[in-house]
Amino acid sequence: PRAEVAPGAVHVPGWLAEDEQRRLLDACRDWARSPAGMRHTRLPGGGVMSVQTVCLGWHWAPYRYRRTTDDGAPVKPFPAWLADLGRRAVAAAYGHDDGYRPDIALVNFYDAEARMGQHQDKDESSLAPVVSLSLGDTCVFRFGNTRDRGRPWNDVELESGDLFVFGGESRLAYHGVPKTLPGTAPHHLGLRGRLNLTLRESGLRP
Ligand code: MD5
Ligand code: FE
Repeated sequence: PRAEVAPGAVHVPGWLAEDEQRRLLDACRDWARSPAGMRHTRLPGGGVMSVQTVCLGWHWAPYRYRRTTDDGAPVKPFPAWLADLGRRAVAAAYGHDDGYRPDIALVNFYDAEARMGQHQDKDESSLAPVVSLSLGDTCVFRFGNTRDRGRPWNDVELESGDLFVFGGESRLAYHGVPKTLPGTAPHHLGLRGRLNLTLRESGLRP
């Protein structure tokens, strides 16, 4: 099953099989370890994000990408197998991969209280699609418009194993996660909370 929620925005529920979800979760647990591990991002305005993040390939220092974390530790590498997964994801959503070569992964962890406000992803120099993979608790994903944070929007539930690809006209749409649904993660994963991986093309030279 595959649903085009808006032009270029394709939801593929249950794209990752149980064993693929478990392998991806194991990789996330590895990446979460310090140095350059999972932490709350501090925003330039003084705020702290409720979501915790670990970056691969390039470090997201709001609102640009760097090679080192705030402690000066080198960013973890972006593995070739993850780029392959990203290409297969784009092909599953669009029917062709368009030579997709992601070089950034942002792994976001949501505990029961974490939320992500409406925003655009516009720190990448490339307008190639963003691939989103969800693990653990179901969330409400708010898919908005390209004009502002307000309505109209579409609330979509993203479950463990779901793929969402955002490209074309949807690439610069406002979006966020107003809540997760604690306790909805599949029991086989042994994950309390929600993990989301986004794969992106930086458009930066390696
Ligand atoms: C999440 N993460 O569930 C979401 C999924 C982020 C973020 O928003 O920035 O880490 S990615 C959703 C996304 C990406 C690019 C474009 C659009 C949505 N969109 O056009 O709606 O943690
Ligand atoms: Fe985003």
